[in-house]
Amino acid sequence: MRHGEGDGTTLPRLKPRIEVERPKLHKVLLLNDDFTPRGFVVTVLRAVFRLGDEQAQRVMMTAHRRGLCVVAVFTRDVAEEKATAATGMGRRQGYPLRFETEPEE
Ligand code: TYC
Repeated sequence: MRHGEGDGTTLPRLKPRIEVERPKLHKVLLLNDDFTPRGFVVTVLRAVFRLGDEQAQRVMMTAHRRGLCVVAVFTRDVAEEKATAATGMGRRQGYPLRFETEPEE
């Protein structure tokens, strides 16, 4: 048997080219409303999204001024889980605070 003809001495000449799709990321959006206290929004952003105080304040004020703000991006399952958890924290206190998810382009 000649060298390289399946005698176990050489590696395959070509790497298999397997095409994999990168999973699409999903944005979590914070929506403004007229009732939820600012401090409570910041508390939720810190608890659910692990934002620091300054970043949480910035995100909250951007939503307050512009109507909405992107909080962060995650895989779809994580984005939905966090949006549901954060919306639930508001609902349990009687606030209409809303987080939604949206796929990235
Ligand atoms: N607009 C609310 C207020 O003035 C505060 C607020 C900010 C609520 C951002 C929701 O996503 C929000 N109390």
